[in-house]
Amino acid sequence: MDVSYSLYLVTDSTAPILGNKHLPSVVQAAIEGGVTIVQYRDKKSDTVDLIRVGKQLHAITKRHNVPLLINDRVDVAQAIGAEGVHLGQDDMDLGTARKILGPDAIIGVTANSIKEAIEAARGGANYLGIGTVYATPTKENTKSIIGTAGVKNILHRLSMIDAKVPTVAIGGLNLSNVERVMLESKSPDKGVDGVAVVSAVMAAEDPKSAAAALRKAVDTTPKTM
Ligand code: TZP
Ligand code: MG
Repeated sequence: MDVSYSLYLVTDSTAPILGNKHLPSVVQAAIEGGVTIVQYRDKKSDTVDLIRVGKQLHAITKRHNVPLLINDRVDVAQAIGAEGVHLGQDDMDLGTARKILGPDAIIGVTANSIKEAIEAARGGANYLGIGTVYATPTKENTKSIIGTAGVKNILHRLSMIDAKVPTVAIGGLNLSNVERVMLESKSPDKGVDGVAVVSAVMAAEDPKSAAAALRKAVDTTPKTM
């Protein structure tokens, strides 16, 4: 499966963001709007529900040839045959996840410092989620808000070790700031490969048009000099 990180949707099943919308319908609409990769993130459900909902989402993403990753849970990704996982710094280590899921799995890692980014790149992560860019109510207690300057520093150091790992910026991104974030974090020759959003799509009244507008903004912003 060819992977594009341009518009990366992270799901949220909580009331303040999803409201009374139906998660699979929102994911379907978001993909129709232009989301290129989906991460099922659900910190509250038990394993049985994660597998049940994960299978529903996977049926949708597969129809559209979009990869589905599971947040935190390598076991759930393996159980439903998802394309991969997204691991934070407190989750299973990259090497162990790779052993379990195999060479073809997409394994992404969160990095909010140069050290974390270099370690994940050297460890064979398929992409890095870099952030938190801006404070966001979607994820409280984020360890560090790094701003566009922080993203830029990380990209710069990755290029110094010639790491070609794709990157997405995450945290507080929406239509009003995505172009600026992409331009400000450029370092200097190359910027992020895409942006990851939760509320900008999941909380939108019309997730399809929200995704379409974001995708257009990402696609029309130059990623290289
Ligand atoms: N990781 C860092 S910030 C964040 C995650 C999962 C939440 C981003 O949510 P939003 O609504 O796009 O600001
Ligand atoms: Mg995690």
